[in-house]
Amino acid sequence: MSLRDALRIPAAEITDESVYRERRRLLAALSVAPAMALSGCGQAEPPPPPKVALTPAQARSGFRTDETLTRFEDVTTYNNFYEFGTGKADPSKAKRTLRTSPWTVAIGGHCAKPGKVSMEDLLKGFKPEERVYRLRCVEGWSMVIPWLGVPLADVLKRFEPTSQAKYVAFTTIADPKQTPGVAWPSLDWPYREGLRIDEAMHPLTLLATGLYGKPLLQQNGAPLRLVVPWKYGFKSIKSIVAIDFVETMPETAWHQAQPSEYGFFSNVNPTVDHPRWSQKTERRISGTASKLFAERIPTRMFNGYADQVAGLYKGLDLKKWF
Ligand SMILES: Nc1nc2c(c(=O)[nH]1)N[C@H]1C(S)=C(S)[C@@H](COP(=O)(O)O)O[C@H]1N2
Ligand SMILES: [Mo]
Repeated sequence: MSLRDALRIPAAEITDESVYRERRRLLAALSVAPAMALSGCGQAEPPPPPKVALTPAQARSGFRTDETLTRFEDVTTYNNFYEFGTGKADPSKAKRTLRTSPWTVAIGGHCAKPGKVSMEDLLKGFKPEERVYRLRCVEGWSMVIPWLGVPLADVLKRFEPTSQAKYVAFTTIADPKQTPGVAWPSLDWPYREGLRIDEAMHPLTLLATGLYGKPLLQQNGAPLRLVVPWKYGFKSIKSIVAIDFVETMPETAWHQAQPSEYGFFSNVNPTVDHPRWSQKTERRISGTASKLFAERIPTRMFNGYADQVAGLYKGLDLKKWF
């Protein structure tokens, strides 16, 4: 059995990431670390994306869904936010250590107007709008959430990205006083994510400031997070402090942790399984049903947003570029 196979030990979707990480650390201690390093082939550059134009009506068709909403109490108590612990209940139980005001975001890289801006300036002139989006975690659960936010594209355009800006890299705050989980090596901090520029500029991509009509709570990524509804939840980075326009595919925290499991694109795709979790179905946490007995429903291509986003990936082998 190869190391790769050994790591693909099938696990129920309730498997805790921390258990898995402990196993990785043990394997590393057994001096198989070099093999681990080889299992990730770095990040090659995919073919350039096609030029696609979405009509406003096509875009709007993705802004709402009639599916039953996930209750506020579930959206705010069942979270992944490793900066506040690796258990689903940890982030909501954590002390309110994050100072969300004042909040500054550093904008850098290939743009005409880089600089540090306050949250107020970043959002000046925009009126947050409500978008009801599905969010599907790679672990197999999903929610339907009424977000409040502004289109990321409108915010990014203010900084005038240049033609060298092929990707956008995002960084979460990592301050042991404010995000105590960074004292643990559960990930290589700070948490980082990235999007191709066309994905970042897509009308569905939301820079979220709230949910259920209220400002974001700490556990959901206050005061500013990404919501990219056609990608697995981990692409929706929380508590953003830096946005950089870059020329080559940026490294991301999850890809760095395990390249064979977390690709750069991470589009929701029921035909490409994660080594440890099937992506064919999902446990939909919504309505008043208990989280534990949530209904299992089929997962849809691009999380049900194929009409809006499939064009971005025309010609891309989605098994290779997972
Ligand atoms: N900074 C940061 N962002 C993060 C995470 C994290 O651990 N740290 N977890 C991701 C994962 S795995 C998911 S599924 C979503 C969960 O968002 P929610 O807790 O608001 O539902 O946040 C994503 N954003
Ligand atoms: Mo996730």
